[in-house]
Amino acid sequence: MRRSFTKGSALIIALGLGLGVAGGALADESLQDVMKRRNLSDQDMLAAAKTFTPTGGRDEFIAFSSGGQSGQMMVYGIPSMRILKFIGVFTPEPWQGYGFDDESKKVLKEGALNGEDFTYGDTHHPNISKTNGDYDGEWLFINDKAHPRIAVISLKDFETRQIVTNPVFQNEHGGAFVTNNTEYVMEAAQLPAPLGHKYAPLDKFNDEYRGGITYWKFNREKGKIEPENSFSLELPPYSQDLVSAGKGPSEGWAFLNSFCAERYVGGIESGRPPFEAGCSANDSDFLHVIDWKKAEAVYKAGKFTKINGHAVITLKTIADEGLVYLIPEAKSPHGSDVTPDGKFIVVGGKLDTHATVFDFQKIQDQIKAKKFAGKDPYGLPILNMQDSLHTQVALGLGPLHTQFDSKPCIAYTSLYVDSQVAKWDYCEGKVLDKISIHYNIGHLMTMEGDTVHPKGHYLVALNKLAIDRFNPVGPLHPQNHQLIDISGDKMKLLYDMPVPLGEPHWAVAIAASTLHPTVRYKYGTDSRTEEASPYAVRPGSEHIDRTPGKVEVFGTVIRSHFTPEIVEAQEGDKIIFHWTNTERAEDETHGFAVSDTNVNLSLEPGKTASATIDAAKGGVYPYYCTEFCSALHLEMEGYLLVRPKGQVMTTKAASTGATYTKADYDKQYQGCLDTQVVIDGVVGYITSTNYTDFQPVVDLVTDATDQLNFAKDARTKAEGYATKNDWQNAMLWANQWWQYQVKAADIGLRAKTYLEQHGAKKIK
Ligand code: CUK
Ligand code: CUA
Repeated sequence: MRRSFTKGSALIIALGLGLGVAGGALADESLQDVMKRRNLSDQDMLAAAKTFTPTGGRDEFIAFSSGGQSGQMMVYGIPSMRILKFIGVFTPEPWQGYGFDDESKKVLKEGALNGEDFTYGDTHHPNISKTNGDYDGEWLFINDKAHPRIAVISLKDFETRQIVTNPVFQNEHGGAFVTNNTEYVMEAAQLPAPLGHKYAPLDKFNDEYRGGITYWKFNREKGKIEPENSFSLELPPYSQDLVSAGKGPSEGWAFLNSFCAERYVGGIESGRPPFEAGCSANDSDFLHVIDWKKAEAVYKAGKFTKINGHAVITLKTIADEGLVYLIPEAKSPHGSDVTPDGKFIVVGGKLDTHATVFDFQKIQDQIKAKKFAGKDPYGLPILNMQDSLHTQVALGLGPLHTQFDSKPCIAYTSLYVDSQVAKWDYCEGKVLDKISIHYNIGHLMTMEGDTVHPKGHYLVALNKLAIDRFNPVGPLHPQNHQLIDISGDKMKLLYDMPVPLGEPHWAVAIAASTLHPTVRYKYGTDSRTEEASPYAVRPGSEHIDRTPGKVEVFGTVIRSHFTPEIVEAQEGDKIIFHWTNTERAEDETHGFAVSDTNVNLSLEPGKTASATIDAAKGGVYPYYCTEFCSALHLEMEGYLLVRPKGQVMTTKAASTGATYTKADYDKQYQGCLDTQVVIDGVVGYITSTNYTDFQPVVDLVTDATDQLNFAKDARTKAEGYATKNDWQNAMLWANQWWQYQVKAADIGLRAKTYLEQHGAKKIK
C-alpha cells in the first residue's frame, strides 16, 4: 500500500511539474537518469543514502538545538535532519498555546524581571540531564543570555516547566551546563556588573563590578530547580565564559574560562580604544578551576551572604576556603570541554592557533602542594600554566569548541576563522583530518559528545554564516547546520540544513532510544505541573458556574464538539474557560481559539488547560477548534455571547428551520445499524489477535470503547425521543449516535492497521 501511494504521489508531482516534460516521464526515470538530470555525483548519492529516511522511518539520534534570539528550542532527527518540533521556552509559541493558556502564562511570568515580561530570549546552550555522566533523557535545560535565565523542559512532553531568573547577575553566557548527576545546573555571568541588579559607576569597576557562577539546585523528582537551595560564587570581573563539569577523576570540579582578565572597559565614543582592543591585549586570560563540591559544603555550612535573598559565597570566603584556582590560558579563550575520561580539559583560543589541553592530575598536584605562581588582585591563587599543561596542539585559526568521539583520544574542534572542523588526537597531540564547512563554525556537536560515553557516528557543524548555501530569501539568511559523517578516518560532509530561527549556538544530541516521551496525558493533567488539574471534568459533568461578575466554564472537548457549545456572560464579567481533552487516541489534539481575543489553547489528549478573559466587552465571540481533528472539524465550534449592559439573558437558540420526519429518523437509524456491523467486524478482528501485547492498540481500544459508550448513550436518547414521536430530537440524536460510531470506527481502523503492520498474531 505504501509503495503504490508513493508512486501515485510521484506521478502527481511529476504531472504538476510537467511543463515541457512528457507527462509521466519523470516518474519512470532510472536512478542514472535522475543523477544525470540533477547533476548528482556518486558521492552525492552516497550522502543521500546515508541521510534519507523512508516514509514512516525513524532517526537514530534526536538533537535539541538552541533557537537563539527566538527564545525557543528546535528538535530535529539525525541523520535525516528533519525538524520535529519547536519548543516555546522564553517566548510565547502559539501552536503549543504556550503563553496563551493560564497554565503556561504562569511559567512565562516566572521569567519576568521587575514586573517586566520579555518577549524575546537569547538561548545559547542546551543540556540534557545526566546520570553518572551519561544522558538519561529525562530533562532538558537551556539558558537565556540576555536576561539572564535558566529554563527546565520535560522530555516527557517537550514542554517548558519552569523558568528561573538570576537574582544577582545582569547578564550571563555560561549556562545551562549540568554536573554529572544533575545535582546542579551551572550558570556563569558574562558582562560584569554590580551583583544584585544594582548601579555603580564604571570607575568602580575593579571594586564593585563582579562576575560569578550560580549553582542552581535541581530536584529531579519534582523536575524543578530549587532557588532556595541554590548558591552563587562571587568571581572577579573577568568576563566569565563557558563552563563544563568534571567527570571521573575530576568529578566535583568545574572548569570555567574567561576572556577579559584585563578588566578593560571600552568607551570608543570618548576616544578610548574599544572593548575588543582592551580585552584581547594580554597574552592570556584565566581558566577558573572550581571545587564545586567544596563550595557546596561551604554553602551548607552557612558561610555566605545574601543578595536579593540568594546565597552568595564572597571572594574572600572563596580565597580563604580554597574554592577557586586560576590558570592562565591562551589568548582570548573560548570553550571549555572536559574529555570523556575526565582527565583533560580542552580550551580553544579565538586569537590563538592552539587548542590547549590541561591535565587535571597536574592541576591537582599543584593545588595539593600549594605551589602557586602568585595571586590575582582578589586573592585567588594562580597556578603555573606550563605545569598544568598536557599539551598544546596547533589546529588552525580560531579554535572554539571541542566535542568527543566514541573512539578514545579523538576530539573535534571548530575553527571559526578557518571555517573548518579539525579532527585530532588529544592524547598524542596531533591533527588527523580537517574538513571545510560553510561558513564560520561556532559550536559543533557529536552524538552525546559531552558525556562519558560519546556515541560517534555523526557531527553537526553549527555555523554562524550561510552566505551562498541556500536559495536567497532576502538579506537575513537562514542559519546552516551541516551534518558530517565521522564514522571513518576522513570526515565526510553529508547534508546542509537551513534553520529559519535565531542563531543556533549550541545543540546536544541523544540516542533516540533513550527518550521515552508520552503520547497522551493522564486524564485531566495540567501539563505545566504534571499534576491533576483541579479544573478537569469527566464527560457528562461539564458545567458553568456563575457568581456575580464571574462565569467559569468547566468543559470537555472530543471529536467534533465542545461541551458546552454556547456560553453566555454579561459585559464586564471575568470569563474563565477550563477545557479537558477527553480523547485517548494518539495525535487527537484539539484547539480552542476565541475570535477577537488573545485566547488560543492547544489541548492534547488528556490535557486540561484554561483561559481567562478579563472584563469581557459586549459582543458575539465565535470560538472554534484550530486543529483539523476530524471530518467535522469545521463544525467543532461554539459561541461566547457577551450581553451588553442592560440586555437580558435568553437561553433559547432560534429555530433551525429544519424539521425531520419519521422517515429521516428511520433512515439514519438503519445507517447506524449498518455502521455497527462494520465496527463489529473490526472489533472481531482486533480481539482475535494478541492485541493486548501492543500498548498503543490497548490505548486505542480504550478510546474506542469510550466512544461506543457515548454512542450507546446517544442511541438511548434517540430511541427515547422516537417513542414520544419527537422526530426532530430523535433524528438529531440518531445522527450524534452515528458521529460517535464514526470516531470509534476511525480508532478501530487505526488499531487494525497498527496490528497488521506490527505482525500481530491470530490467537483465536
Ligand atoms: S557561544 Cu561559542 S560559538 Cu557557546 Cu554563546 Cu556561540
Ligand atoms: Cu477539534 Cu478540530
